This record gives sequence, structure tokens and C-alpha cells, in this order.
Amino acid sequence: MNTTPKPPRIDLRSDTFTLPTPNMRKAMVSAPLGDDVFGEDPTVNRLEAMAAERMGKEAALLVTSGTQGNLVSLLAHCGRGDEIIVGDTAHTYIYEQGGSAALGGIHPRALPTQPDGSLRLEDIRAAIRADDPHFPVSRLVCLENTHNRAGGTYLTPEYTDAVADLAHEHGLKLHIDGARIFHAAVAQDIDVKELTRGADSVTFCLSKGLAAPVGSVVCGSAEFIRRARRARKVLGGGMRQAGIIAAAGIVALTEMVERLADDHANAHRLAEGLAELPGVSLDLDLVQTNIVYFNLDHPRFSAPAFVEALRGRDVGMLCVGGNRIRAVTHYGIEADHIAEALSICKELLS
Ligand code: TLP
Repeated sequence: MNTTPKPPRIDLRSDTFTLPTPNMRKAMVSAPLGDDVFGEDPTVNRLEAMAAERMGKEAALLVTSGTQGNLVSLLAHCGRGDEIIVGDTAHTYIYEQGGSAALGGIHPRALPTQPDGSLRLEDIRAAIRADDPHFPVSRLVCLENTHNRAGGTYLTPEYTDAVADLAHEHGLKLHIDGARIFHAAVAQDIDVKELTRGADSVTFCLSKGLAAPVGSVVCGSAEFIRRARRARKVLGGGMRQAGIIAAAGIVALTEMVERLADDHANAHRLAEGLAELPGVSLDLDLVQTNIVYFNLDHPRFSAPAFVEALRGRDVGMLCVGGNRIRAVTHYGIEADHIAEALSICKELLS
């Protein structure tokens, strides 16, 4: 008996639910393969070279997930007892099981994340430790672009450069969790390199808005990637004939970036419609890419009850705590789906 849960038809729970495109499936079938732990998978090597070039870095490493990409980056930058400066709502800080502390002995210094997903420069400056045997060594600043919990808001090149300069002045490195960094680039109509030029490392995901089935890529200097490759291996992330995955990643990079603008337009449409409905509050200024967060204060529905009612109508959204709900647009979600989801929301809440 097949007990696999059936996803909702209009699935706005996350862009992680995207299915591979027909071109990805084709590429996966015919990809030349080899043992990637020995560096002999030509398709992985090709994806890594493409990714490094796109991000303006020397080298890249295919990893299983965004979580693994962030963890290998932190392990490659930091030793035990080193400190990272990170936002208090960063994915790395709240959604990755504290992996860098659990597995790497890395100490997090969490700063207040601003509503736009940034960290204040003065907060970062104040958090950098003096050279004193009482303190951990400040080693790394982590940014997230786009910022998930802030609502998919993007950081600008100017801001990222300012953080990089500040970090570098004090001998720290900068890592960017760029799970959705292509969304940030498309929303600002800029080359993604402008967002990564100051960073010492960046992780981006193939398996979210870019619709590949599996995988993320870490990019940085050749020496950094050598250390990241060791970290990936100790985490059990050496993947052998991973060209099967990389083949879809190559299609993701070549065919799926520009269309992210459609997801942004759909998210905006959804947010504008939701904002009109009784009980819904949301800040339209924060809807900058493919993520919409809103609060629900409604006489008949708590947020979980509303999400459940939507699910009964084949629409998926996520309750993310309290009265807050998240909807994410992506490949496979068209403007018609948004119109349909909105009319179901209206029916329920009116
Ligand atoms: N985010 C997922 C959930 O874990 C919340 C989602 O549905 O949005 N960085 C950022 C900014 C992310 O949003 C995510 C995934 C990751 C890293 C981790 O990526 P994976 O899921 O591939 O480990």
C-alpha cells in the first residue's frame, strides 16, 4: 500500500517542493558519470566550474543541501571555540540544529536581525571581540540573502560590500547563505556576482526556486574549497556518481534563473490580494521576491486552523508559529493558481 502523503495541488508551502523540469530529467538520464570522491565525475566538475564562474569565485563544491553547504563552510572557516557573528533569525542560527556548535564546536554570537534581513554595521563592529584570552576568537560574519524569516527580503551589493569591508578590516571572513541569492539578483536586476564579490564563501541552492531535485553549491577560493571538500567528506557527503544530480543542477543554472521574475510577480499578486482580506495583515514593502508572510487575526480561524482549511481545498501554506503564515511561489505555480488560491482564501475568510 502506498502511504506517501499527497501534496496539495497549489503547493505554496515552499519552493523546495518544486519538481525537476523535463529538460532536467533528460539531462540526468544521459549525464556522463564517474566517482566524484576521486574527482572523476565530469558532470559534477562541469557544474562546479559553472557555479564558481557564476559566483565570481575560484572554485566550487556540490553538496547535498543548503544545510550541508552552510555547515561545511563554517567548518572550513572556523576551528573549535571560534565565534561566528550571525543574525538571530538566520536559517543557520535557528533551522540547522545548531550543527556548527554540535559538530564543529563553533560558538554563535547572535545579533538582532533587522526587518529587512540585514545586521546593523554598528552591531557587527561592536560584536567583534578584542584579542583577549577570555574571549572566543571572532572568525566569521554570516549574512543571508535573500532572508527567509524576514520575508524574502534582499540585501544590496552596497550593503554586502560594507559588511565585507568591516569583516576584512578586522581579520574576519564573510559567508553568505545564498540559498535564494539568484532571487536577490533577479529582483535587483543585477549580476549575482555583485552580491558575492566581497564574500569569502557563498552557498546557493539548486533545489529551491531553481527546481533541481537535490543539491546546493558552495563557492569560494580554491584553498577554501579544498577545506570544504574535507569537511563534506567527514559529514558523509561524498557522493560518488553525483553527476546524476549535477546534470539537473546545470539545467537549473542555465535555464531557470531568469524565470524567477515570474515567481516574484506572482508573490506580489498574492500579497496584494491577501492584504485586502479580513483578518490578514502584511507589509507589502517586505514582499520583494518569492516569499509572502502574513499574520492572521480572525474571529473564526486561528492560523493553524486556516492552513488546515486551505489544505482541505488543495492549497498548501505553512504555519510558522503564532499567527504567522508563509506562502512561497515557484516553478509550477502560475498566475491562475494564485488567482484560484486567493479566491479560496477570500471564500474562507469573508
Ligand atoms: N529553508 C526551508 C526550511 O528549512 C525552512 C524552506 O522551506 O524555506 N538557508 C535558507 C535561507 C533556507 O531557507 C534553507 C531552507 C536552507 C538554508 C537549508 O536548505 P536545505 O533545506 O537544502 O538544507
